Amino acid sequence: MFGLDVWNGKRSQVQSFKDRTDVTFPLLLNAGRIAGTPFNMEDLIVVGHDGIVGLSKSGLRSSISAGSTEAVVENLLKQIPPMPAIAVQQTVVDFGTIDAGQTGEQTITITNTGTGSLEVTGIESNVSGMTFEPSTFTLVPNGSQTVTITFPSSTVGTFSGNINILSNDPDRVTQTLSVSIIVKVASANPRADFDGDGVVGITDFLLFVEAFGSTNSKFDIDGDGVVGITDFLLFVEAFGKTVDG
Ligand SMILES: [Ca+2]
Ligand SMILES: [Ca+2]
Repeated sequence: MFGLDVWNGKRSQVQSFKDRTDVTFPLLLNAGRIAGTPFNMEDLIVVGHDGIVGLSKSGLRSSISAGSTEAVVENLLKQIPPMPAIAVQQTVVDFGTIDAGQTGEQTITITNTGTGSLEVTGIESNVSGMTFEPSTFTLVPNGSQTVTITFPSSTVGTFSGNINILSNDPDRVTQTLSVSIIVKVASANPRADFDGDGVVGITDFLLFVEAFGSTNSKFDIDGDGVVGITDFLLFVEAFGKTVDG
């Protein structure tokens, strides 16, 4: 990127470029004429995506007016090694509320906004049981990868922690996202709450045992006309759970 701005020698200027979405690194800035050089000679500054600033060296200083701009740019860019840069759209991964026994699933997208190959070497979380697919991959510049995060919610509770993405981005060897999940008791089939107290519990079980083998439609959960083994299996599935609403 040539002719973007005039270098003012301050780090804050680099940050201002980084804050702009239309700027890609490395970029080239005009540093102005160096004292003692001919009028048509200007110095150039190379700014890497990580904010490292390299001054054009002797022999790379060039006369812009002489039409050799492109060659100078090419030469200067060669001085900066290609650099990967990780970018993740999300900073927070929120699974919301899921039922116990269900598997929660979310996705994140990882993009390489740098100039070198980005190696993602691992994705991990301190929330136990969370898995990532894929968790290792390589992205060419401008390449992106969607990662599926799954959480098998066997335990009821509120879970929060971090997701760490490890890569060869020299600025962000570890990119950290926050993650949260609420796992609630799966809601029960309301038909199994025979006593209507909102929970399928032991009193419902005793009522069911009493009605077993009868044709009492209240206990005939599957509606086949008999209170039988299939109703018992449906009852077992609902046992211990709360009825929604
Ligand atoms: Ca009940
Ligand atoms: Ca039945």
